Amino acid sequence: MSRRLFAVPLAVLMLAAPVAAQAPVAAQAPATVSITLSNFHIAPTPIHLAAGQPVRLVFTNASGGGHDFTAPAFFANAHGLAGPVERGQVELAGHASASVTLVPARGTYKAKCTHFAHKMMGMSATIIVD
Ligand SMILES: [Cu+2]
Repeated sequence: MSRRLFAVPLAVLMLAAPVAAQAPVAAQAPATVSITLSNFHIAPTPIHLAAGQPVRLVFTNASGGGHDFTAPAFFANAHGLAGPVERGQVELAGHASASVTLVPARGTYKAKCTHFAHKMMGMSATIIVD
């Protein structure tokens, strides 16, 4: 291989690298965190998130009955919220899933399922954003 042929791809790499390095954070796909609701757990707990970093929360109801993920302070303090959150709550019918994108604010928040007696049976979680 001649020296000249080798030099061309290297020059292309050198031009491309700075562009990738300067891409704004917002242009990157947010990290995905999966949260599973079941009879009668919310997993994982704690849910550990990075403050100020966009994140996609994917809620999955692994059971046949309905559950909800209720965390009013967490959702109220977040920025750029997009997804099916109503009054601080994501409602999930049996075997349903939902995706919520947001930028979480620093803090420790409580989450629970508000269906009758579900929290008492174990459906609570802590969200730690730091
Ligand atoms: Cu429930």
